[in-house]
Amino acid sequence: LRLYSFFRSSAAFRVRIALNLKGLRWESSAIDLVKGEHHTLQFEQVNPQRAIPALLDGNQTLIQSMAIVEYLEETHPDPPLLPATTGERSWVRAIAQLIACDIHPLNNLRVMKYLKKDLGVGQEQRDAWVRHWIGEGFSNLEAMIKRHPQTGPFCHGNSPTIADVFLVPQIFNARRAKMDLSAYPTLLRIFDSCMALPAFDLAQPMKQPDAREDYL
Ligand SMILES: N[C@@H](CCC(=O)N[C@@H](CS)C(=O)NCC(=O)O)C(=O)O
Repeated sequence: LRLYSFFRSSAAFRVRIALNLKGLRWESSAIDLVKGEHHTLQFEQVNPQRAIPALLDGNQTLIQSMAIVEYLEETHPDPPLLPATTGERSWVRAIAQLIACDIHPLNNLRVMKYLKKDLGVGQEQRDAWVRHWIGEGFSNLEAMIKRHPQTGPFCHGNSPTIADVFLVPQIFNARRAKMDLSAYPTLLRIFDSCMALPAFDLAQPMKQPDAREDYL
């Protein structure tokens, strides 16, 4: 298994966590998004969408973090990252999708570049944009998870699921944006449960071989 990754990419971070939780051995190929290495012809052969992550499994190339995590779940069911019943699985996927579809895309590199270069939006307003959309998503998530009867040390129950795999990288992004997260105590409590596990800890940006202090 070879993961095309960038230390700071939260979508790649999700896949790193899932690979680790599944106990799989994997190697990484670093694609520097700051230098624009995802726009090279070489990488376009790997992922025509020119985005990270992509996972090579034998002669298959998998893209889109949600699809990759579900692929890993199907090919390596143990330990499970989805709960046993259809209703519970739908709930866990709803949390992951709230993050992957409703928060993350609004703050992606290409969106931020468009705001800056094409629309002339200044740094201060771009920072406000990032904080706004993460804040709105986290407020909804906090309310949802706080009152759900099956919330445990993790988003759902006593072991990590796909919901946690998506939550933790988004919290790293929020911290990078210097957000005050005190309004989301349930999310922070779950974050701490996750980060106590090596699978999450070892997947974090600054523990990747391509990590760079000067990019933070
Ligand atoms: N929905 C995709 C998002 C992939 C994505 O956009 N990744 C970001 C890094 S987190 C990226 O490669 N951005 C490059 C760009 O925006 O130019 C997924 O979940 O895999």
